[in-house]
Parts: sequence; structure tokens; C-alpha cells
Amino acid sequence: MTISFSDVQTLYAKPLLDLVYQAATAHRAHHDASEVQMCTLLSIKTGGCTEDCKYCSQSIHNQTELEKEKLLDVDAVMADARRAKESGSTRFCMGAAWPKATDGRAFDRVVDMVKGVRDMGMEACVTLGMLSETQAQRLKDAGLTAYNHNLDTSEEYYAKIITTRTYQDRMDTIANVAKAGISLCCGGILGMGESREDRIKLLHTLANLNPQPESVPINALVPVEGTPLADAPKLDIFEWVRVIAVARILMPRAMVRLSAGRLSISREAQAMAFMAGANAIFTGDKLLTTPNPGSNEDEMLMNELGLKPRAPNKEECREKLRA
Ligand code: SAM
Ligand code: DTB
Ligand code: SF4
Repeated sequence: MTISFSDVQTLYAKPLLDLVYQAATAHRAHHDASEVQMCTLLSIKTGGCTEDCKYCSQSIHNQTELEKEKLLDVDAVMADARRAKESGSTRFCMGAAWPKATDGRAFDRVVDMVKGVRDMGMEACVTLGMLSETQAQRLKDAGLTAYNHNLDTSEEYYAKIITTRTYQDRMDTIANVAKAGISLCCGGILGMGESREDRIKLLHTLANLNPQPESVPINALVPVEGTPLADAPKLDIFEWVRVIAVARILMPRAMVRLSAGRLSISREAQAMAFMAGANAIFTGDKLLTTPNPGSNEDEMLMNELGLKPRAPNKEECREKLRA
């Protein structure tokens, strides 16, 4: 069923506490609201990306201080994945600064990484840029749980943030992921100077994807020195909460993931986000290239809020929910 644009507008404009209450209700109808999924990110190939995303530390078009790194060895990635599992993560996400996945030895290695993570009993997610249908099928055969490919913002604002590819390019990869039967992790970034209307358009597009994303990462811009967005105006934190709440209501079965930007978001605002239906975070002191709250800090926050890390083996339950 198509969700109309005006319905999303109306929802977004509700009094904040009514909106959060509605989101909390939707959250409780589909999930155990005392659980938060812990996920760990690893940059498996860092920097040197030819795309010109204005927010990104890894683009060759931006003058950032970043050490480039070649694609990591499978063994090094497995060691990191094992540590992530030991520290309570149930999902391991690997990111490569590629504009698109290219067939060959590097892609074969990523396939091996996916198999290795799945063999450890964790969910595996990768983000490798644009992906063809056959590449998606190979990742599916390796056991990949989800592919991360964000729409970032509205189609109109996208062209102001990235000029080297189009919204349609993103949609094509999303379709290839769906055709292969891989779950989609797809969300956006807030705080890039976009308008409220852009945020509503993004939510409208995400909610009308068929199938809907299994996971919706909500990133708050991490301003990186040397990028055109280094001095972007600060995001109003209640806009962040609104987006989380609307995402939860429109995509009730999805995992709503608090992704980049938590380091500069207060504990109180994060608590409100959990109330509004967020149920996953990235843990560990680094995202891909930028800092993240340390595990101790997150553990304290979870304890104080009475939240617990989601146990492994929940994936099957979600498969059933989707059926
Ligand atoms: N190259 C692949 C791509 O762009 O599809 C994958 C890696 S990319 C770093 C993954 C996502 O991280 C982007 O789509 C964007 O939403 C998010 N991201 C990157 N830099 C960010 C920043 N400085 N602040 C917030 N989110 C960011
Ligand atoms: C997503 O939406 N957020 C994560 C994950 N998908 C790959 C990445 C956040 C990256 C933040 C900037 C950095 O650390 O380089
Ligand atoms: Fe960064 Fe991904 Fe854009 Fe490359 S495609 S510049 S890695 S966000």
C-alpha cells in the first residue's frame, strides 16, 4: 500500500510528545522495547573514493586528513569481528570506500569476509557502493544478511550534496539488492542544511520502498574538517527525534538505528530517541573513520535506562515477523 506524502507531512507536524507516544506504541507492538541491538562497524577499505559526497572524509574531492588504507586481509577482519562478538555485538557491518563494487580479487575477498562473519553466528552487513544484480546474488549466496545503501536525503537535495551519481543510481542498487533477496539497510543523514520538507521527502521515499528496509540508519552529520559541510548549521535535536519517530511509525518492523553523530548528542536526547522507537546503535569508539562513544559510556547509558543488549538468534524471529 502506498503511503501518501500528505500523510507523512501530517505525522511529522504532530505535537512532538504525541508523535513520540504514537511511535512508542508502534515500537512496542512489534518489538521488545527493552532491547537494543549492538552493532559494530569496520572500515575494510579506507579513503580514496572518487565520489564527491560533500559530507565524507573519504572522498578524494575533499581535503581531509585521512590515512588511506588498502582492502584489509580476511584474517584481520575476522579478528575484529570476534572482538565485536565478545563485546556483545550481534551484527557486524563492513564498509568500503568504493563508488561501486568491482568484480575481481577484492570482491572475492569481501565474499570471504561475509562467510566468515556468518560462520561466527553474527548478522553480516556490507556497504560497497553501487552493486550489480550478479554481485548481489554472490553476496546473498555467501549468507549476507543486509546491504547498506543510503538515500541520504530528498532527491532534490541529493543533487546539492553529490554530483558524481544520481538518486536513480541509488534506487537501481536498492532494486538489485531486493532482487537477490537480501535485506536492505537504508536511511539518511540529518544536519546537512536540508529543510524539513527534504526530511519528510526522504521518509516518504524510504517508507514506500517495496519491500521496506529491514534497517533504517539515522545518521546525524559528523562535521569533518576539510569537507564542504564542515561548518553546516547545527541540527535541531528535536528534528532528529521527529525523524526517528516518523520512521518507526511508517516502518514499524524495521530496526531503527542510531548511527553517526551520537558523540555530540546528549544522553537525554538519546533516551528520547529510544522512547521514539530507535532500537539499535553502533558501539565501539570508532564508526568508519570518525569517533563514536566508547563501549563503557554506552553500557552506562543502557544500564541507567534499563535497556539490555539484544540477544543473538533474534534474526529468525524477525524472518517470521516478515512472513
Ligand atoms: N561508499 C559507500 C556508499 O557511500 O554507499 C559506503 C560507505 S559510506 C561512508 C556509508 C554511509 O555513511 C553514507 O551513505 C552516509 O550516509 C554515511 N556517512 C558518511 N560520512 C558521514 C558523516 N560525516 N556524517 C554522517 N554520516 C556519514
Ligand atoms: C550508515 O548509515 N552509517 C554507518 C554505516 N551506515 C556504514 C557509517 C557512518 C559513517 C560515519 C562517518 C565515518 O565514520 O566516516
Ligand atoms: Fe564516502 Fe561512500 Fe561517498 Fe565514497 S561513496 S565519498 S565512501 S559516502
